[in-house]
Amino acid sequence: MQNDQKIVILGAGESGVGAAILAKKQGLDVLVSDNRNVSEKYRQILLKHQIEFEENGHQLHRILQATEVIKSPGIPENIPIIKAIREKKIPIISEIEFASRYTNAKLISITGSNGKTTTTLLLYHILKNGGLNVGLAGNIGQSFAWQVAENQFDVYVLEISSFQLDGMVKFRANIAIITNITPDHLDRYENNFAFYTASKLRILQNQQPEDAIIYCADDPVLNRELSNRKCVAQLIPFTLKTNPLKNGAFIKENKIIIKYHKTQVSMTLEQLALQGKHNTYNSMAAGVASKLMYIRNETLKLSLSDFHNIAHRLEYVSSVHGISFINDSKATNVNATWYALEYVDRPTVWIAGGVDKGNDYSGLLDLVKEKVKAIVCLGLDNRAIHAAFGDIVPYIVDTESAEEAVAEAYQIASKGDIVLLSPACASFDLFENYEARGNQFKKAVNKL
Ligand code: UMA
Repeated sequence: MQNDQKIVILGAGESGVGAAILAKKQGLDVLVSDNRNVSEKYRQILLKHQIEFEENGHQLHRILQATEVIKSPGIPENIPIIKAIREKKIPIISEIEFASRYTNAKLISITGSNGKTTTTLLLYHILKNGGLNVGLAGNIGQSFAWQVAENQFDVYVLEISSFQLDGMVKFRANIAIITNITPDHLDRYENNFAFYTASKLRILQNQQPEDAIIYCADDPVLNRELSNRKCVAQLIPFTLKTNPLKNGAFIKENKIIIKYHKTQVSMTLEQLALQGKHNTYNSMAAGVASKLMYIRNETLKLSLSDFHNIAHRLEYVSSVHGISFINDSKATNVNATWYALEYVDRPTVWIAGGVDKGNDYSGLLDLVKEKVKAIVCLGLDNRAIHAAFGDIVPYIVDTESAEEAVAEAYQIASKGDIVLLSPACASFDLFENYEARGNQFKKAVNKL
């Protein structure tokens, strides 16, 4: 039966190539199709695994022969090829859905608009320190399918994006963590926040009573959505606002308490490696999941205090003539930038802009009024930023490269100020990705 299957994979990037390797290993008939040139790295891998592929265009007649299509997450739903596949009623799934069919590992799946990468990395760090045979995958690093093809992990910590969730049907999250839900990627969701929210909540579909949902109880959208639906899994909140909780994470007398059944871990906020309010949430989420995975209290405390966060997230770069430069290139939406602006404690020159995903900047107005002395726009089309802040920020300038943006910001800033790159936008207009944007920013700062 399996061998009658014809799998077509759209996109020959990290996700598509990983899915192809797994499909080939399962003995399935597989074709990878990319509408551009396949990069040298992935071309070599496809050739090595003797996987058939086409490039510089999706050939409709070949694709419509598929019994199932695996779509890479970056490919939008509204393009003609996807519409044609849907019209022919060929199922379209994500690489995550596909990979989950071929592993019995416990799946801890983390989604949300912000904090999911940090929470994923932190939880992975804790579980590894706890001696578990654990893998890290999803919207980060090597794709899940690729790892399922080549590794034998007992547990996976998966960062899951809404694009991946859109193609998930039978996938079951043994533990689901939802960090928060605020507007992001609205350009992919017909500018409709409800559609984006629904996508995020797909993480809960297929859960069983023995599963768990760890969620931020301070997030109004999440609270509303979770109380409006019948969740079969156990709900475990984390919060900065309420205490105590029977199960979950909360703050008491400047201490973070992580409690599950009869066991409890407590440490001061200063002991946490990740500082700042948003990071306390991330530590709480990862801490609760660790308790569910039976990690010993000592290991948990040590791991929460010795973790090194990823680059490009509120990353201090250096101080030049008393001006501190901070790289928050990973802030690709308004909410992430809100945390960065909340975090800065001195007059700030804010570098923002890029691909606007339907941003509503109104939530930033108070913080910008209070802290931002100038905005340096770094993007091809900065009209939305001028429109939102033109009346409240005395100086706004347009730039089109990291080097130009850093030079402008350095001119404007005075001793004691902060220059903050926290774009609130995707990077694809001027850069390959947010890492390239952050790296070019750091390089330009280091050249000053
Ligand atoms: N392509 C087509 N047809 C199209 C459009 C694109 O064939 O119509 C091809 C491109 O030519 C390219 C490939 O599709 O070769 C790229 O696919 P992709 O954009 O899905 O990128 P991947 O390399 O497969 O990486 C994806 C995720 N990318 C996106 O969701 C945009 C990676 O997340 C993820 O780590 C990886 O799968 C492994 O699972 C990155 C990301 O930016 C980090 N995610 C977004 C975010 O965090 O905001 C959601």
